[in-house]
Formats: sequence, structure tokens, C-alpha cells
Amino acid sequence: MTITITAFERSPDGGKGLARDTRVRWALEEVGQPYEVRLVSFRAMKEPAHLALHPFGQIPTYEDGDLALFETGSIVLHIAERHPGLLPDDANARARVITWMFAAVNTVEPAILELVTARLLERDKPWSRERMPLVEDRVRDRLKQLSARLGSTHWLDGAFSAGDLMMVSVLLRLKPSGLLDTCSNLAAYVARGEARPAYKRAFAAQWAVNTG
Ligand SMILES: N[C@@H](CCC(=O)N[C@@H](CS)C(=O)NCC(=O)O)C(=O)O
Repeated sequence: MTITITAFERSPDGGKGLARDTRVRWALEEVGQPYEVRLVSFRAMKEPAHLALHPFGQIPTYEDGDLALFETGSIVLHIAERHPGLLPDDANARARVITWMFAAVNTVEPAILELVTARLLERDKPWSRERMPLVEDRVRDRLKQLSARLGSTHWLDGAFSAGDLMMVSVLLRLKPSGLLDTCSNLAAYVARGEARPAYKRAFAAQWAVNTG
């Protein structure tokens, strides 16, 4: 049974790879699993057929036979557990990688999403100018902490893992803000992720959908 994921029919970012199907495509490319993509419109995402797969009416979803999943953290973990390449064999190292996956979506991504919301959706509000430095500072704090932990290592815990895949995916959203460049080791970390052939294939696939 071929894996099927859902993605935007037309991503709001025009194919910059920031929609979350890219991280699922990336994971599938890393482990060499073929997949199909069902494109959904904003309207279809809120209709019963899609809501049965994703209770919050979002993308991406993941279907494989009888199994249907939503939430990219869970989808990437499922892929990493089923196929070699994204999780270490050692039980403790595996647990640490899963911890990084949670940290990416639970500790780092919220601050970044707040910034994206402030920049894209709240710019015209009268309180926006006053709030922006606070929101940016919260992102800077997270970046400094992550940067301190990464230090001069290439990846977060040993070899490239699902933890790095999730963390790089989350950090990529910061590129337009320029904030990533305040921590040179994190900018280099993200660039290493983007240089991976599997990431390039994932990016190209979503680019083709959005620019074709
Ligand atoms: N926590 C979810 C977030 C999913 C999400 O926000 N998806 C966005 C696309 S990147 C979406 O579908 N937005 C449209 C909407 O919420 O209506 C995950 O990681 O899968």
C-alpha cells in the first residue's frame, strides 16, 4: 500500500517549503519510502472527508493502509520507527532524539509561530510596534539556548536524526526574519539540513506543486 500524504493545493508561501508537508516529505525521502500526495484546497480541508482524517482541518495528513495520522511530530516519529535511518538503535539515544523532536514542536516552534503571526497577521494592529520586540526577544532567547547546546557539533545528538529533521524544519520558518543569522552555528545547522539530498528532493517536490 503506498503512503499518501495531503498538502496544500496552493501553499500560502508559494513553494518556499514552509508548509508542514515538507517535513513529512523530507522524512519519507530520508528513509527512501515512495509516497503519493493528495492536494487539498482550503475549502476541502474544512469539509467532512478531510476532517475525518484531521480533526483540526489542516495539512498534512498521512495514510498507510488502515492507518491515518495527523500532527507532523507524530507522523515523522511513525516514519522513523518503521524505517531505518532517522532513529539510533541504542535505546537511550533513541529517547534523546525523540526528546529533541518534542522540543522542536513544543518549545521552539511556538515562539517562532508567534513571531510569524505577529509579522504576517498583526502588523496593522495599533499595538503591533510595541509588541514586536517582545515577541522577537522570546525567539532570540530560544535561539541562544539552542545555539549554546548545539555548540560546534553538526547535529543535536550524534548522527543526523528525526530530532534534527524536526528542529531544522521549525527553524527554517525564521529565515525571512533574519533572526537565525544572530546565531551563526544555528544558521550553519539549518544550511546543513537544507543541503541534504533528501531535503532537496522534498523541497523540489513541493516547489513543483506550487509553481507548476
Ligand atoms: N501542529 C500541526 C500544525 C499543522 C498546521 O498548522 N498546518 C497548516 C499548514 S503548515 C494548515 O493546515 N493551516 C491551515 C489551517 O489551519 O486552516 C502539525 O505539526 O502538523
